[in-house]
Amino acid sequence: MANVVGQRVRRREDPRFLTGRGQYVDDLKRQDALHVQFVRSYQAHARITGLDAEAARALPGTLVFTAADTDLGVSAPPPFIPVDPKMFRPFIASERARFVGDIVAVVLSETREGAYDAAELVMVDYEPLPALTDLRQAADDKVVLFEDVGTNTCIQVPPVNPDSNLFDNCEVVVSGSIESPRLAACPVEPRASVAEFGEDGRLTIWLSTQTPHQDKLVLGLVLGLEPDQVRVIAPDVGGGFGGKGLDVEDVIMGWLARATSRTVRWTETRSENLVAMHHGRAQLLDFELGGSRDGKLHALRVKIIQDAGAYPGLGSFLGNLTALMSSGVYAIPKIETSVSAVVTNTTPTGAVRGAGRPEATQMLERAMDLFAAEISLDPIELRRRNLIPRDAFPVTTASGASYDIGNYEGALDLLLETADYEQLRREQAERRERGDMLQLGIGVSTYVEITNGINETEFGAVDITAGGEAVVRTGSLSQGQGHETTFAQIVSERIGIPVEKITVVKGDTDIVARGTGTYGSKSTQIGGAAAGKASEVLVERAKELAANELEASVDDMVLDLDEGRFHVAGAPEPGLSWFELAFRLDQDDRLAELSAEADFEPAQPTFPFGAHLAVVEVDTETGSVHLRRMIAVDDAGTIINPLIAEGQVHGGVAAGIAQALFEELRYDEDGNPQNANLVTYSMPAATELPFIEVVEMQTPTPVNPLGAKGIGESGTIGATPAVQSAVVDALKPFGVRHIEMPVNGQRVWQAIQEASAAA
Ligand code: MCN
Repeated sequence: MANVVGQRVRRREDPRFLTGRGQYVDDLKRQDALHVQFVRSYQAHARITGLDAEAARALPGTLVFTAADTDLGVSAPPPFIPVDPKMFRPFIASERARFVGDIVAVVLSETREGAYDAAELVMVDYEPLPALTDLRQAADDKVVLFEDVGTNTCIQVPPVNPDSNLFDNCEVVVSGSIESPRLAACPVEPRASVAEFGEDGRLTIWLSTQTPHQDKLVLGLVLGLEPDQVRVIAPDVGGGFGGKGLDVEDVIMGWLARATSRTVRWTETRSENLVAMHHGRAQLLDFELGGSRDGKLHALRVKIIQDAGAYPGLGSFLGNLTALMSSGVYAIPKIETSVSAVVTNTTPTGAVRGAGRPEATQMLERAMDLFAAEISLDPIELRRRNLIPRDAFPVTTASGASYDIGNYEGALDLLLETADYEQLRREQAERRERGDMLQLGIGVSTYVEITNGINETEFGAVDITAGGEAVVRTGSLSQGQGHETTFAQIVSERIGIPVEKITVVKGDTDIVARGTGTYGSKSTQIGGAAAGKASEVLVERAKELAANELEASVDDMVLDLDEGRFHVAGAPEPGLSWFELAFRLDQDDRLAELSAEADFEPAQPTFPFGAHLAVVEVDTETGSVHLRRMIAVDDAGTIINPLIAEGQVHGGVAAGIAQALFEELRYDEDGNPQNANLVTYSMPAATELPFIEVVEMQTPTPVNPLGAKGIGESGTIGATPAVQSAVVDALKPFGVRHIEMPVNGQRVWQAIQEASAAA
């Protein structure tokens, strides 16, 4: 339908989800399946000196596999991550356990309970070794975890733009470090897989994943199967937040299905999820920011150390994205970055919503606040003086990112106007004057991020059914983002079939030819664009077919987008609706001609941006923080569905606030997880969050025909530094300059005590 893009169409998938009719991997009925339970190390770092599975094997219907019973070997990270193969993760550890959660054996039983019981009977002898959980200690190499490699540094990117005279012309240089805490993705549905081999020798595996087509290729490679011998099906996925994709467990599942000639199934428990699914963030950034006293920035140096966890994987690469985005929205003439990653005895790290970009904004916005304090300038004014101007785009930053388009000042103005910034500062001054116990803090962050960061291609197809409805096949994969609605809107706008008659199909590698899946907030700008492109090809094809049927010239043929009907321009009769055209073609067995496929190859990534403001009240006696207001201006270009985009901002901002105030996975010095459950890992519920004020702004990108950029992660990027800064700002009268995240309770109280004592 014309103009359906931009409408607040309600999410078509929600009735299914809200009435319990979603179909997740664990809902799959398989009476005869074997249940899998992984035996995991409870030692963070230990030599495995013995393993006795006799008692477990003696239980009826129970099988146990150790590394020695399989030929699986080691799991390599993606090829663009150049780590020493000696650091690759064994699918099943046999000599050394390297984190609490490392797999040491696998148990199968006829029942889920039987598998749990049997796993408890597998006795493993460990000889504990010193564990490393601290990044800086790991970087020191005093204890080396992979002796054959000789260093804990698994990735060392040579410094970009190294310059020993970087700050020569600077009147002011501020420096500091910031730690972006270790986070859990916490999808509502934990990971799950069901695997079986058919009589034709094909593996079918149902996975709760974000990336079915990539998973298919890796499964084939590791298990020695041709790609067409593997079918991956991702049914409904109950959240991913960056955490889901083929992991060692899923490969083992495929292997087990073949070894046992049975269907095998596994669904993670919550506590297992919190130690075994990769974690995110866990990055340390040292920065120096230099400029002049009048508030002009000249140079930035950033040193990034990423905690890769026990085995280097995607996490060890993410620091590169941080470095790339380290100029943020500011015109900084010189930027030197260096990136390294180290191994520790902790859960391996990878993507969690934001994946490498939030850290850049967190570092930069802290540095900006410190710089503003140093030259006694309002932090907003400092930002304003250094924003990349609107007429500078496209622009390439000193850290190497080529921004497509931006209006950073516009976003900041909109934010301040919505917040009534001047009034907030007045209220703050009054409270300070009175010496109130509850002090007000105001934090602002201006950000830019990158979506479709590695510039991937995506596939889309549109087929017309015999009933004149449309089916969209997409290589993108919704885990809650609402693609069944927004992709239908994109197609509807181009073919004139109403949204409710368009079905979006995804996640089955036998049905969707190819795809890259969903991460990096890239689905709309490439998957949506591919579906849009396929729609346009389809319409051209349909015009030819309709012209043929109507004995008219194709050049005269038009599609009435409101009616979904083809006719000659200026003469509505005779005409053919999609249904009539499909019906006629179907009679001749030619329905397949009403189908089109397309791949969308973008020229480059896009760079959504925005500005966030947080207002907090800090209890200066207890350290407790109450977030009073949270305002988010996010610009993702043309918005397909404002209702869904706002929902994405709400979710992202909630996660961003959570990192600033509540969430951090902690280990003790022996590598024992301290809060790997949802009682002590403080993921906030709606009651802990304020109403989130969302302000829309749209600056379409020229990078794709939709004008759309990503919105799925913006909230996690803009919100966190605004909230952290707000808490620090509240404590300015105490002389507090920085508090590490999460900034709440004890940390804040301690900062007040220390600052008071120093004063
Ligand atoms: N959208 C829009 N207009 C735009 C951009 C997006 O209407 N200009 C709509 C999209 O069409 C889509 C949604 O907003 O319905 C998000 O789109 P997009 O920004 O393209 O992001 P993706 O669909 O690629 O989603 C990925 C992103 C990431 S990387 C994480 S992590 C994340 C997130 O989305 N995980 C989520 N949001 C999530 N939301 C839910 N419910 N569950 C997750 O696991």
